[in-house]
Amino acid sequence: MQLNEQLYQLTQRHFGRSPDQCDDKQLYQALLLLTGQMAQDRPAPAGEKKLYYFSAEFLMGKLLSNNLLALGLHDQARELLASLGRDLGTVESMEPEPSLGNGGLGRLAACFLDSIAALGLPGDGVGLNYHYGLFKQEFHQNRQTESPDPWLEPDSWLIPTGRAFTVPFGGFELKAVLYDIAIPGAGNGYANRLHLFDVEEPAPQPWVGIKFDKGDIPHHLTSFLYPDDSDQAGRLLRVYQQYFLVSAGAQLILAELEERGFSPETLADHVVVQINDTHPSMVIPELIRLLTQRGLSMDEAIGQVSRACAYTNHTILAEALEKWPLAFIEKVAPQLAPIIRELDQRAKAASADPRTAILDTENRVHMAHMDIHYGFSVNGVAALHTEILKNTELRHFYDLYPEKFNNKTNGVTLRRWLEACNPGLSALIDSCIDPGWRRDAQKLEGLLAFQEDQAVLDRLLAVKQESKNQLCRLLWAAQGVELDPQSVFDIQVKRLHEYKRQQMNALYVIRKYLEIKAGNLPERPVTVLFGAKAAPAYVMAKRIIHLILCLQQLIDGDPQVRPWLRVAMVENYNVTWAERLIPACDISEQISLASKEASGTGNMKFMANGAVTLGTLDGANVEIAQLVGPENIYTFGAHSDQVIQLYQGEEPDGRSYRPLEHYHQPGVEPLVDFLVSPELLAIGDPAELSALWKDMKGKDWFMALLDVEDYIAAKDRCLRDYGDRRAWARKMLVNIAKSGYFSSDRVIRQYNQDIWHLN
Ligand code: 26Q
Repeated sequence: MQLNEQLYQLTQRHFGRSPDQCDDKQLYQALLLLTGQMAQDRPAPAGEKKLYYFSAEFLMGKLLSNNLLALGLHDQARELLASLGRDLGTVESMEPEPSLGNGGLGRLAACFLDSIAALGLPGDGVGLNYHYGLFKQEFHQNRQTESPDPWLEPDSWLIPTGRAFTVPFGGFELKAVLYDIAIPGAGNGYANRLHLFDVEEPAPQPWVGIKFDKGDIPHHLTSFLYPDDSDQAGRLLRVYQQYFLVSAGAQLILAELEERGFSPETLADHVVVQINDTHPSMVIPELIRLLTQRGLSMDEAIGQVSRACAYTNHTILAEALEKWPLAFIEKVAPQLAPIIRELDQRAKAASADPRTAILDTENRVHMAHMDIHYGFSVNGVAALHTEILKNTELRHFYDLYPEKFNNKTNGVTLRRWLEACNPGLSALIDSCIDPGWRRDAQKLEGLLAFQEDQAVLDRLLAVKQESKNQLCRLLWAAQGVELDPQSVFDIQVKRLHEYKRQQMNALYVIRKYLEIKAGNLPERPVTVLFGAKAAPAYVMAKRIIHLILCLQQLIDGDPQVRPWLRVAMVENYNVTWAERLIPACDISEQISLASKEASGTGNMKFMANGAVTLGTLDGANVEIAQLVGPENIYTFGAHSDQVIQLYQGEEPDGRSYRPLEHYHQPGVEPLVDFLVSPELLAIGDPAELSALWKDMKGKDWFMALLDVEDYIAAKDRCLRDYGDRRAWARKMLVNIAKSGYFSSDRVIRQYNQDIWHLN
């Protein structure tokens, strides 16, 4: 049946009217039903072995356009809607964005699902169905406020499967009900699944803000992603969530193993579990428990599980490495405690070094340590990150198990992050090279042949300008923010964290502001855009948001500065905003303190859309720099080995870094002191701004003052070079051409070859 006939039947059946009489929401719902069913009807890729990708987050983004693309229906649907005088983009704007993730780790999981399906590999995601997501961010009085983000609607991509498993907690049980989202593979007839577990009776939304009864596990287990863990009840709730995820997921694995006709003794031949950071680490003892229940000896069970589980590390920040008191596990899942003790005993027999213990002297369970001892693979997410793991953070484990360590530099799906989000650029690329770059991203290198082609370079600049114009219209409509589309768009979008150093970018803004006030005009007008959510209990991150919003208000109200410098912070930054911001970017801010950003993936999306990176030699920036060459990237700042050394030393805080010395540099002090200037104090909260000021000069844990002068010089160099439009367009082109390496298809091929061995 033709698409138009199918759509007609659907809208008649559901809304009693023909498509041309439907509003945008009804058209969205009809297309959802249509494409949802088509995806659901596709068979799963076949294979002797199946991957289960366990993750606390899957940051999927809207699904309509991507599913239409994967099903090969995108052009047809767009034309059909156009014939009704409607626009696919407007129809898709009716789709609520699933709120199942928070940042890079969750978005990586979503890109991986896209690539696993596109490569026709048998692999499903396993996660939780959070009803109110992370949180919705609003700005009031220059501060972030949080509210629930209810994204689920009666008609959604979720498929009820009729399947459920019982999860045994200490003192009670809960049913884990399974919903699926179909993940169609682009360009093949297959679909995998994202399995999302939910409680039977999720709490409705009776509350204001994001406070709720954290002790009411049966109703609230799947309410929020990362519920506030500043109290004991919140921390316990996280452990309940983790055990619920892994117990239901492990039961699903064993049920499917049996359905496929294999016995539990052969688990490792037929199943591979990728553990996405430590949140799902309890899948190891849980699988061991379930296998022993099914008749395997402890030795056999441990053997199978250790050959089936692989662990990905996404961070070296000590505070993000999970350590749960064994007492928590005794309360939440008492049946796991003896298994964890046994695993700890065996690990201690393998290595007497207390730094590799699973249970430390305070009886805390080091989740990553369990993964490394009882998994067969440990991978970092960029070359530099993996080296730091081997040489520094996990050195004692590397000495013990060198064969387990491997690197898998992250990637992103260019089907979402170029084809879908930037149709103008995709069309330009198609006019130059084989459209097969969508499935073989290395083909983008063919663009290098057009470096001297003036017509192509001009069109590239025109496409960028059009994306900037479009972003201006959207920001005006959404937030009443008016921007100058002719200015340079400098964008930093990512979670708010001190190590990512949005505060250093704010110091640049202050520098420009002061220069303009002194009559010293910049090379050309610049717009500094931010998008970031701060964890609700992360005080310093919220102060940095406050600073940025105060700067935005100050500059907005200053007719002398406004024509030259604008600051804007996008409210509720999410995947949908990313898809609008990234195509419009000139300068991609990737300015983390070297050694702290495991990889970054925004950096890759920006380069694929023709932004030029301004960055430190951190995470995957190092590999971007190697690929594009020094002409086509702006790097600055201390190197990772230097930073690692500064974290060792004799100062009272254990470092050799002395922020005050940098603060007293003549170029730096006025910038930092501006935080407590009368101009800013008149706008912002004096207590918050002075606390931030004090921290920046006295502590500066992530060394913004170490790099700030180098940063300012590099950014000014960027702004100057931007003036040579032809040379700049060439940099853009080289970045796009070299972005193929960062396709998640390449990454998944590597995971499959080195770790999973599917097919
Ligand atoms: C830890 C302890 C207790 C509670 C929560 C957490 C927690 C929650 C979320 C720890 C880490 C996360 C998320 C981490 C994350 O998103 N990491 C990013 O992963 C990307 C994909 O590999 C990398 O590109 C980024 O560099 C990395 O920051």
